[in-house]
Amino acid sequence: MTEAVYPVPQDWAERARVDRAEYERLYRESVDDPDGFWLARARERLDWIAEPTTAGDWSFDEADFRVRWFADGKLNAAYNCVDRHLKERGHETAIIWEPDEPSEEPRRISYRELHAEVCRFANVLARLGVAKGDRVTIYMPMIPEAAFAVLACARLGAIHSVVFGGFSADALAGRIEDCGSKIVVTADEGRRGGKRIPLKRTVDQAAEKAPSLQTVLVVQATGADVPMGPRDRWYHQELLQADDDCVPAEMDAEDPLFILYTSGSTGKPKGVLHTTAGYLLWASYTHALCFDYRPGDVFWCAADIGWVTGHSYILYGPLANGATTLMYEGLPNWPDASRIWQVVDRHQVHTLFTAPTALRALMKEGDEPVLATSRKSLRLLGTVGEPINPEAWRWYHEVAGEGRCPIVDTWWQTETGGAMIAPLPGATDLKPGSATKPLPGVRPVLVDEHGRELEGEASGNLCIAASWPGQMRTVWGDHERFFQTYFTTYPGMYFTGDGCRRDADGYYWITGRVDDVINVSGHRLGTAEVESALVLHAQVAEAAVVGMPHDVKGQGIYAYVTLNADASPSEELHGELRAWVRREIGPIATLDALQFAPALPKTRSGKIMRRILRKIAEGDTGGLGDTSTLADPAVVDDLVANRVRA
Ligand code: 6R9
Repeated sequence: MTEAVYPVPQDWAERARVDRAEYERLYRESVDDPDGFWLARARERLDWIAEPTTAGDWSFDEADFRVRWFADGKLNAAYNCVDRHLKERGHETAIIWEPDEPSEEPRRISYRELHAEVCRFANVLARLGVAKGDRVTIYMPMIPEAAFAVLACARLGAIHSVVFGGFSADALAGRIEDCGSKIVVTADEGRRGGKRIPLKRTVDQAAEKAPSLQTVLVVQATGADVPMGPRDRWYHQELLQADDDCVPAEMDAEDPLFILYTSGSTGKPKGVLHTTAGYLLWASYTHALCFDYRPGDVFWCAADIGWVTGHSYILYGPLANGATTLMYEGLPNWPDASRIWQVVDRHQVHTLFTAPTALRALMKEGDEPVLATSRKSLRLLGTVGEPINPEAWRWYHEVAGEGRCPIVDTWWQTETGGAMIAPLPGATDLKPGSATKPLPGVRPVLVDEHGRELEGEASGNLCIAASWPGQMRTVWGDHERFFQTYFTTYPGMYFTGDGCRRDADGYYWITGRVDDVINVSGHRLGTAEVESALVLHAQVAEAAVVGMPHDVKGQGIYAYVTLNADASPSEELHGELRAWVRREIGPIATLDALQFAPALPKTRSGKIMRRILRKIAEGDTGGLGDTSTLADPAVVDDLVANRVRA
């Protein structure tokens, strides 16, 4: 098999701080002397109240399981993202905000202004009773106040839990309750693609199921008329009494910085916890390294701050590095397929970082909307969230980037804090579809199903052999679940849940999840979550959900539903169940296919055979494999005969 290789472009070889030899040197140093390496990075990249004297203190073994970094260091994350830049670049732009509506004026917020905004937001939160260690749920549209709120929490040492604005009231309530937030920060409404999103109303619904909630702080974003009850406070009114200076809290390196809920293969979404120093170092280091960030570059990560990508590469990474970060309220293809490139031109974006699903949606609209724009400012393109198919890679490279911009395909997870496997623009030759090589400090290992380590060219399950500073520290409220989920499948290693191939050049090719997590448009969903939503419906007896290939979303959701004896399949019920799941979880959980199934294929011990359901959903009905262990093999024939096409 011959693969296309795209060598490092000449201008990047000359510009980049890290060339191939330097990457190899850094990598070797990081694995030969991880503590020395990370202590040096921590001291040079972060400003400390007390510098750490130790680096990694970890063990993945059950007996002395722990993950800690820089434990005796003290610092404040917001100070590192804002205050320390004031002297040199106080008047430079920290955040460029591009509104949903293209005819509206963008906002440019300097580091000095950001400092005042964050301090005031922090003072408002403090007056409402928020103190160090308290959890603050942030359910916000993509407006600058969302960034102020996040950094205000970090300034006070409160733990933020940002919940994506597309999640339902139930999903929000579950996340508020799980971490015991007493306060939610929200807005009257959000805007996206010309549509209004009733955030405050959703918080009101969530509040009914979230008894821990005492205060709702509402930012006026659209001016919509929203009912305000006894627990509600308008942010603009609270601001009147807020001072614009606020002393940053002194935090231990291992004090929690944030919780971010993410889906796993079982149970409810888990609260991934990141701590202060290790996470911030990882976000800052990987942002500088993968994108070779230079002062003056406009960096645009087109994610939502409700996902880890937004945390690390809209906020913490770029701001820790004193960068200009672009925050966009809307959708890449609204009002038309040219918008994303118009925003690039309008703000002279240097680096664009987005998801393959967005590229596939744009690609479908043809090249004209792209060619109608200049894009001359672009020098680097990045992707994240799911494997990128080589066709989309080439389109991004040739059409969007005119063949001039390296594509930095970053593989990582909510759990890893920032990029783990990714090319460096001045160091790594590219192969479309491969995230290429591990970053310094990352030790990927491929194992077979028995946990045997595979050498050289191989395919297997992707594990990480050693801790890195950006690693998650625990599952909020359930440390045992943290250990069970990630460290028991292959003892002594962190298991990512991804399948992966390593080629003869040592390049990594992520093949997708090997567990019951599906990746819909770059967003993680647990099949178990969708199943529990379905069985809550009065007419549903049982449900099994699997992923299916989808040409824009990457993966779509295929649901097999068994109804109660007194219910019968109908078009109407079909529509009702789709709406039901969207309401229970949010629009990202829109079923792409729903098949009414008289029964599900089960083993004699009652386990649903998902392998078979996956094959049917993929349309691979010839290769169902051994069905002899099924309690009733005839069930499969019915499923095959009535397979639905999305
Ligand atoms: C950052 C983020 C994590 C899962 C991960 C993997 C998939 C992410 C990828 C990729 C192939 C890439 N994934 N980046 N697969 N190539 N460049 O997306 O975090 O939402 O937690 O998802 O996404 O399957 O395990 P998260």
